[in-house]
Amino acid sequence: MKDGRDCWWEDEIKKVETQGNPLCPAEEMDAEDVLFILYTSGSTGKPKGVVHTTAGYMVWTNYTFVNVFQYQPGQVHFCTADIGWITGHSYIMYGPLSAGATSLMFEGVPTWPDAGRFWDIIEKHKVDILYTAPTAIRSLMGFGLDPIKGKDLSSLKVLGSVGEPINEEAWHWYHEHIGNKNCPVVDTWWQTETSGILISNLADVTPHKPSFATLPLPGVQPCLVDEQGKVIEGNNVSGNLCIKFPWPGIIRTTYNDHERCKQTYFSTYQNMYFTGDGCLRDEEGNYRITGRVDDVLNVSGHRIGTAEVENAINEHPQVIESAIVGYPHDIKGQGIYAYVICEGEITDEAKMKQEIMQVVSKIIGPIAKPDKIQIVPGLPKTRSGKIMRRILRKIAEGETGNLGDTSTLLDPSLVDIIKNGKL
Ligand code: 7RM
Repeated sequence: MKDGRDCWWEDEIKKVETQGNPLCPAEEMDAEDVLFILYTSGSTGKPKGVVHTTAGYMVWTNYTFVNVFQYQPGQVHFCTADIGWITGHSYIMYGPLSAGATSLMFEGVPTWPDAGRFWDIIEKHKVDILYTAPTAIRSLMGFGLDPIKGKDLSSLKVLGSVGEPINEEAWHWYHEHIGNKNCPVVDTWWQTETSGILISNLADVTPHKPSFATLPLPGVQPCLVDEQGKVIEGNNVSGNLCIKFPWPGIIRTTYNDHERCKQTYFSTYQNMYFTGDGCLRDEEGNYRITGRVDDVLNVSGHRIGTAEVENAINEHPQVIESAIVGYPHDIKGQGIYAYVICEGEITDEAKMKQEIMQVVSKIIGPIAKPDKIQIVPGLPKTRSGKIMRRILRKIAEGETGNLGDTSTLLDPSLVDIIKNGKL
């Protein structure tokens, strides 16, 4: 509490009430007035303050909310995101509220008091739209079907996914066991810097496709670019995902450092916004985000996407989740280090690891087999469910001391457990 700067809510609210006018008059803003600054952790270096402005941000969150989820007046929207994540800003607050929707806010974790928490909330409040992250889906999958049994989820019309690529197994579980195969799954790709969704199917308007964000929203012009900055035309191709033309919600600047904004997003490729994500476009023109491009490994000259290996490992029925990082390897240049969370008790670790190798070998090929597999009880994640690869990379590289800033971790104690189990 600093005198002259801070004041108590309970004192201030009394003043409003004694004036007999509980309404706060709206303040008129300029379209380009700063609306908020949200810091992105950034995998390296110091966090950037992403600046969004009033009109563009609100237009984009409203437009995407109404169209992607096909929101109908009267529906209850339940976005499970943390309010401090851009997803909470855009799809708990601004998008739904600007559309007059009922936005259900939840404080807590999906597994307390038990793993049926989401399903109880949906039943109790007759939720129409559920918007959550693959990390939550996978963690709830790990509890089996018991927590869902007897829960009435029939109010659900649309399911959404956000934050990371959703693997096929999680997609099907979500579609079948939560949506009763009746609800479209919108896989929404976007970033803090974009304000709202840029690539997604539209519920019941355009088809969904497991693990594909599918098509750009009207007005969005994605393109794939190769290492040399050449635009890759045609289908059945992959490259770095860029956006050719601005949209209302595009990042305006990084707070107090406009140069950094230009440098990070607008200089890698000329006249384009660079997302930092790798992406493939299939034969029908659907987009599939494969993960951050700085998450690509070079193993004996082969480019291997960490997401690809993770997807393969996750196909093992006893695997809940995994994270792949590279580490310096004398012969291969980079070796593959896998952190794996398994379901239930693992009695024979060696056998489990052997099976994981076989799965990867079968799905991708022997080149992608992890050199080291460490079974872990959990992965270091931010509150928004993003794996902090920077930490895992440092551990895999043998760093025992400074792991950098770990203050945004959901469970910092995990780091020591993982460090102690290093191979
Ligand atoms: C909304 C949000 C952005 C990064 C982004 C991607 C990844 C987000 C998806 C996804 C695959 C998706 N903002 N990402 N959504 N990857 N499919 N549907 O997460 O600024 O916190 O993160 O998240 O790598 O660049 S964020």
